[in-house]
Amino acid sequence: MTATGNTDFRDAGLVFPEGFTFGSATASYQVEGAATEDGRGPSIWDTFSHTPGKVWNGDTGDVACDHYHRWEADLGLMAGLGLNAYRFSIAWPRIMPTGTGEVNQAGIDFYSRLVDGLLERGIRPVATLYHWDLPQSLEDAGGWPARATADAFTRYAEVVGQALGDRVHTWTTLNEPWCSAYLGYGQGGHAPGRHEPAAALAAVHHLNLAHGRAVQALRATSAGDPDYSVTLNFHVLRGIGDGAGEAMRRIDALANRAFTGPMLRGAYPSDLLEDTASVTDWGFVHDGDLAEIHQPIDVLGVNYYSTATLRLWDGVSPKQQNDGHKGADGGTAWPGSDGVVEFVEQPGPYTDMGWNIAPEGLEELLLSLREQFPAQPLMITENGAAFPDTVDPDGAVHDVERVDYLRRHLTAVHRALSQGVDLRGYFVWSLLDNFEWGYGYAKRFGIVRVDFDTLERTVKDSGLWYRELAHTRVVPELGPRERRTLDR
Ligand code: IFM
Repeated sequence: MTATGNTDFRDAGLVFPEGFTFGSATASYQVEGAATEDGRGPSIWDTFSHTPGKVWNGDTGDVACDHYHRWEADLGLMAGLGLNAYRFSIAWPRIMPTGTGEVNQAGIDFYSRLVDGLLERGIRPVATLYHWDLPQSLEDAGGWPARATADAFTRYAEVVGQALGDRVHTWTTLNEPWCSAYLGYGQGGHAPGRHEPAAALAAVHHLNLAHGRAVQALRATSAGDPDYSVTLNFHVLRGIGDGAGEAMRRIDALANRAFTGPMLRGAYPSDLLEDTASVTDWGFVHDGDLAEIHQPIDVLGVNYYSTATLRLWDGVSPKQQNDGHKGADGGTAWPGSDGVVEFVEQPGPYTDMGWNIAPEGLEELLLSLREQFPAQPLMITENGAAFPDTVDPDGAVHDVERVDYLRRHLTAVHRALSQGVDLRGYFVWSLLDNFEWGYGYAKRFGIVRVDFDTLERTVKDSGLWYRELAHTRVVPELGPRERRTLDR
């Protein structure tokens, strides 16, 4: 037992406070499709997914869930589920096909219709500017390791601020810059698939700069009164062996404090600069950058799926590389700490991604963020699980494991709330089964099933469960199916 409840995180009778937001999330490249329609330019994910061997099964986002054409029906689904908010992302190459210069009015019109459609249904629009689909032209000019990409992002932020800032409820500048920088430019499992540790760190800085400048640009151009935010995928760490503390400090610096330091404190942590000194001198940080990055935000978006266990590598035993993000072909996600820190196998159970299920990590993360940033309101902007769903003969999807995952993580959320954490809401990842990056369509995270042959949508049991929670604010009792599964 923990101080706040049982260790299985299936507390009974939990009631969420009035005003707590229950939403769902998606991202443009993962759901929209219509990759070449209405003036959209190519993004790095188009190039990457069309490169043989980069994505499982050769899958691409060309069609995805066809949300670009089916958005009204998808909004209807959300309204039917009683969701309060929808977190979507704007495809930069729909708005500015080459990343700079010409604005594509058809792209603006699409998101304008989407935002209006949400408001008509009483669903708050939560818009992310960058969920990884960098215009290919900007990558050709150097990508995020080049400072000019942050300049281009500032202009893009002005354009969308002017177009949608009268109606968007919350602006989120970036989604998981950790992935963009380290997986895109270091490990290479994500687009653009580069293996350049120094470039990965330059990308970290230019993403941070892009965030700070975008907050300023959105503030200057939004005619309404939106909230401002950024979403980070925090790494919740455990350590084993003699050097556990040192291993955790190093990865915490690279994964977490490399972003929270400049964004929320106005400085890079000195240990991060020391640990990476053999990779870069951080000469890409210019005078005045940190003040630009350090902008007040209304909510800090928190994405959480699982924990990671580390140890200092002894230099002898075969090295494990289980950082929870497969698809690498030789690169490292950890500049300066590759060959120093080792990621080790986690205790199960696991989701279909091979990620361990650890709701206690979410409670711990929320308490830790409160301690580090006491005045900063928080929002869970992603949490959810992939499981290999099956469809019953009657068409139903009894995804008991996903219901259980959500129940346990919402219990963790509730425990944090009960301990006074200023947490404003929860967005399930994802509304729809969608293009799961390097895994293509093989991993299903949705609370709504998508048949990728017919594009038909079916609300899963987890969707029905979430609907009840959103409607009543009370975590539903364990159903008979869940009981039977748990008794096994
Ligand atoms: O699908 C992704 C999403 O795009 C970003 N956060 C993690 C999800 C699951 O891998």
